[in-house]
Amino acid sequence: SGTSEKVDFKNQKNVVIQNQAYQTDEWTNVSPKILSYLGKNLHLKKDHPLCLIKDSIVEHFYSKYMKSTRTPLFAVFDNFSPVVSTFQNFDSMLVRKDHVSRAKSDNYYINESTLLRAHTSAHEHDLLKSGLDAFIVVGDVYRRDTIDSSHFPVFHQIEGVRLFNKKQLFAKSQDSYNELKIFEDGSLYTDKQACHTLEASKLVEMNLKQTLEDLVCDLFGKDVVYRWVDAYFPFTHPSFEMEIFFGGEWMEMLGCGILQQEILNTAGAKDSIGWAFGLGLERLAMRLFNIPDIRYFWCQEDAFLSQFRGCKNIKDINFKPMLSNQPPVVNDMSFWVPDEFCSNDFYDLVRSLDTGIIESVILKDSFVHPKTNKSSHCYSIFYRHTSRPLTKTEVNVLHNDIQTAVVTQLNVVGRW
Ligand code: FA5
Ligand code: MG
Repeated sequence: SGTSEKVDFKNQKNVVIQNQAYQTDEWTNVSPKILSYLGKNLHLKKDHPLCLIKDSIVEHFYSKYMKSTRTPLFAVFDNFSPVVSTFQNFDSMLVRKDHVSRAKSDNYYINESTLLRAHTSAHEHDLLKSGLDAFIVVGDVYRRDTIDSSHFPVFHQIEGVRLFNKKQLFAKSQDSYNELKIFEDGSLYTDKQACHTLEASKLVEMNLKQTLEDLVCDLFGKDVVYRWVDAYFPFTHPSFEMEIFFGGEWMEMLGCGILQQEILNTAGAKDSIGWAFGLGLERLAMRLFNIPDIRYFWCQEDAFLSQFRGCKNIKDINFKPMLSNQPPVVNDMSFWVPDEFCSNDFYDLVRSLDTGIIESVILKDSFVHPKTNKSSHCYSIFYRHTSRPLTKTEVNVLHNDIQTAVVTQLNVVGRW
């Protein structure tokens, strides 16, 4: 059964990843299950929907944006290792030491200074430093997150960055070139950084939004329904998210904004201003092909993959979900939680035991007992396979395995 498998590296001195040994410490929380996703590189697998969509995004950028020398403007990188330093993932992107996004509960740490990248932004600093001013990075990213049809602990992002020097930014401007400036010693507003002039900031924002609108119109057609929402990222200001209407609700597709000037200055590009975006490939593919559940991307079944094979134009694909028409089996689980407990620990444990039959997990109820002051959580686990009906036995076996593991590994007290 699942519980007898090793689910963590707590008692090992080293963890070996891609032939390299890393010393473990109190930060180590990667599991063998998570490490088994490394090197799968779905975005590089011919005929895989994530690869098809990656190719068509790259093709869009290659054909639409050329240098004067008729070579593509954007350099593309799609095979950087997902093992990065905390400097690359956080510090280089101005994520402060105490920022919530660094939490052990949200990331897969190999040790205190090394983790599986949580976003492709982890490569921006190195690439900017190498002197590039327009590039795209594609790769697998890793996060401890909720369990539902649009979240998976491993997903894929495309990062885009473009810088402009004064000449490039104001090339089409009517005003006399000498009077236009990118930089000023000004104030911070909701729509610009203190060091940027309003006109420079607005031009870059317009270019960013136009670039992304052109991309989604190219992918989805002109009728696509999208909206811009204000957002916050430590590495951009102003920041935005684009949402697309899908399946009756708004789904967040990407985050973007004008790069904090400090990032460019540190990387040796202090005369330029620039934008960046990070986009979830699975989310785009779900909307484009009408894929109702993110687990499909990891499915080895021919019934899934064959629907994409030999495709010439991604617009021709009309995905037929194999999702069994049975409703999910819902089983609840309640327990008293210790003080240090966080929901992501539970989700991660569930992920590590899941045999591929869990669709979602929701925190249904939580309360504090008035007399004992103890907290109780109740989770509903929705069991449903992406393509076949489930047997009662397999659901019960997994549910029991989770109950056993949550008691032995997360120190909860079961209420069953
Ligand atoms: C980021 O990761 C930022 N690095 C994006 C960015 C880059 C902003 C550059 C500004 C400049 P966020 O955490 O929102 O932001 O993730 C970006 C996208 O990844 C989301 O919009 C969504 O499409 C996708 N995504 C996020 N979490 C998951 C998940 N668990 N499963 C699948 N897709 C996800
Ligand atoms: Mg977001």
